Parts: sequence; structure tokens; C-alpha cells
Amino acid sequence: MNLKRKLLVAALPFAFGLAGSAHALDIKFAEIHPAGYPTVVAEQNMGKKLEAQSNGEITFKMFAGGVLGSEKEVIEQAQIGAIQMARVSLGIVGPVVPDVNVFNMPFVFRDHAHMRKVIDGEIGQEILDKITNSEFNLVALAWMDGGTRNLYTKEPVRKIEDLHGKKIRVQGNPLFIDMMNAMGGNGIAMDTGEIFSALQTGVIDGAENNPPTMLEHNHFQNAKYYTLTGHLILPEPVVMSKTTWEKLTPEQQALVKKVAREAQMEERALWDAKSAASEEKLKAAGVEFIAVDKKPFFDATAPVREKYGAQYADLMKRIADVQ
Ligand code: BDP
Repeated sequence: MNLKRKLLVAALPFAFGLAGSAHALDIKFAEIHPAGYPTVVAEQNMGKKLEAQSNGEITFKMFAGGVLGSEKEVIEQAQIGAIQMARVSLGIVGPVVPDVNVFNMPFVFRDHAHMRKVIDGEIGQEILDKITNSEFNLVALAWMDGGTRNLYTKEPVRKIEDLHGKKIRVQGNPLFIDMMNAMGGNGIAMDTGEIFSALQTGVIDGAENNPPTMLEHNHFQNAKYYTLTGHLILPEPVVMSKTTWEKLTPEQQALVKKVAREAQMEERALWDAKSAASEEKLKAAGVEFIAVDKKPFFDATAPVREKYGAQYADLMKRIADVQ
């Protein structure tokens, strides 16, 4: 073989690589939260690892701040492979994959630490698998931590009766409407991006979420009372479009799983710091944190756990047994 030919042959793999080898893949990642939010930071770090550890076969680009649409829209886009990866609240997955609603039930976890134990263990994996094995063309890889959700309102809620008739935004999942109505409020579903102006214009009297979301989405500007009901502790799956997943080699699939799981653990530390800092900032901005007896809220939502949980009684027992 003459020299020229040798050089040509040696250059061939690179030429193919540039033209896009069978496994080169560009990941667009969708996030509703803004830059700097714990989930966003952990996912970006995951993306860097994916790029480095796939030797450049995978590229990763974060689209934070909801620029690719609401979580419902993002899920639909991921289902058809137009978006490759996303992190969404489990709340929004419930209407699509009802089996996940067992985690979406009010007071199903004793506390935040209990939720973490459950998602780290076999039950957490089972629920991820429910998403993956559903007909919805998604692969669920890991869990992000979204803390504990409490009520925030324009007028203070110091006892359950104060919630009576108040229009409270919930995520688009019938379970949450039932939950809010059971607590005496009037549950109204809307996308995350609509909450700010709905609070401002008085379309709603309040919403419910964790401190970082209340802060970073500016909801605190029009809702100054934060009542610590702790009614929901929703973990947040990181999903990949199955269309994308099936284009990966087994090695690449293993890599994606590994770095997603690492992101699960990394986000948790970021979450704790952000949550504490958000509480301080909210208080400094004049938000009153109201400690409340949770029992009336727990009791009022018993029919919701009954309605949505009866078919998962065994699973709920296993969740309760996790110490
Ligand atoms: C936040 C979740 C986010 C949801 C949002 C909501 O992190 O995924 O979109 O709540 O309630 O806590 O819409």
C-alpha cells in the first residue's frame, strides 16, 4: 500500500465520525426550572459526563426555563422523539402512566427522608420500570428530589377550615384536584408557567409547592403565606425518549443509566442547600411560614388514598414498611 493510500484508509473512520456515525447522538434536555436550580445543575453535570465518557459520541444541550414548553408538552415531544431527555414532576406522569400515582398520593410518604429511602430502593426502581414498560415510548432512568410541597396563599391558612372555597392551583392530574377538593379547597389545574400571572390577577387564591419553586418562579410576590401541610412529596423522574434510547449501543445505554443515577445522588445535596437558602430568602421577602396541625389534612384526604390507592394496597404497605 503506498503512503497516500495508507493515509486515506487511516482517515476513513474520522471522515465517517464527522459525517455522524451510527451512534452519534445529540441530546436536547428539557427543564421547566431556571439555570442554577438544583435539578438543572445536576443534569448539566450529567450531560458533561455523558459527553466526556462517550468519547464525544453523545452531545448534550440543556434547555432550561421551560423554553421547550410545559411539562405536559415536553412529555409529548419526548414520546415522539423530538426531545431526547427531560425531567418532569411525577404529578404530570400520572395521567399518562396511572401506575405511578401511588407516589402521587397525599401523605403516602411519612416525610422527605422516607421518600428518599423509597426511591433509592427497589420500589423506586419498580416505579421507574412502570414508566419504561408502559406504551408511552419513554425510558425512566433516575429520580430527582423535589422536596415537600406545602400550600401558599394570598390569605393565611392557619387551619384546614381557612382553605374552604379557595381556588388553589394544582398540577394537571385529576388525583390532585380530588386531593385539593377533599381538603376543602377548589383545585384548579394549570401549567407551571401560568401560575405567576394567575396569582397576580387573582384567577387563583394560591398554589402549592416547595420553597425553591415558590422562590424561583416568583410566586412569593403574590402569595405571602406558606402553610406547612406537607401534603405531597413528589419525586421527579428523568426520562429519555425510547426512540432515542433504541439508537444507543448497549454500552451507551449503560453509561446513560450510570450518569443519571449519579445525578440523582448529586442533586440531593444541591437540593438540601437550595431548600434551606430558599426558606431564608422567602422569609426575608416577607413570607410568613405557618406551622399547622397536619392531621386534619391527612384525615380529609383519606378518601383520595382510598380511591386511587385501593388497587395498590400491597405496594402502599411495602412503602409504609420502608424504614
Ligand atoms: C415543581 C416541580 C416541577 C413542576 C412544578 C409544578 O419541580 O417539575 O413543574 O413543581 O407544580 O416542584 O408545576
